[in-house]
Amino acid sequence: MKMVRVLTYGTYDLLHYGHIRLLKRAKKLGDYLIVALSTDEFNEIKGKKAYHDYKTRKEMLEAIRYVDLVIPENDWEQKIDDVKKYFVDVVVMGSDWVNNEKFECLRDYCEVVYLPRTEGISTTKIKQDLNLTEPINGLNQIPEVKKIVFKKQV
Ligand code: C2G
Repeated sequence: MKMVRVLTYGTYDLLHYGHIRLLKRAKKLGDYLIVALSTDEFNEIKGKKAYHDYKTRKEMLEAIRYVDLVIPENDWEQKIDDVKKYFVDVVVMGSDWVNNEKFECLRDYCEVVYLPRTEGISTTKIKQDLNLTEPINGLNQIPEVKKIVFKKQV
């Protein structure tokens, strides 16, 4: 029985459940899941500044039970070579990439599947939500605690 090999691409910064659910469903499409992880240099090309560096993001992905191999994604042009080199049967991406030429061009070499994104979570949202802890009054002072005077019980 042939082993079905799945490949997906991404930055996977500040790993969250949207990433995990994508990887879980991608693995279900086959037997072996390869993640091509954007390098720090490629992130610059993508206009992304990851919080974690490549080494850390790779370490975290390798700890996920659904992931069998992590390879570097260095540029936009490597996908056809990746599909050939790793004998990939299916390339999977989240639906934000649906019908994108960067993936549609792979249909001559393998299946291409887009899975619905997980709504309500993204690395950008996490960063924005965390920024809500910006200093309240610029000085980040905690308002004076009012002195509470207990009247002596008579
Ligand atoms: N994803 C998802 N649901 C979310 C967030 C992300 O399903 N709430 C999916 C994305 O659709 C993508 C994967 O998780 O398939 C990784 O997301 P990113 O790290 O944001 O990947 P991206 O920057 O889109 O990199 O060459 C292609 C690029 O490297 C893709």
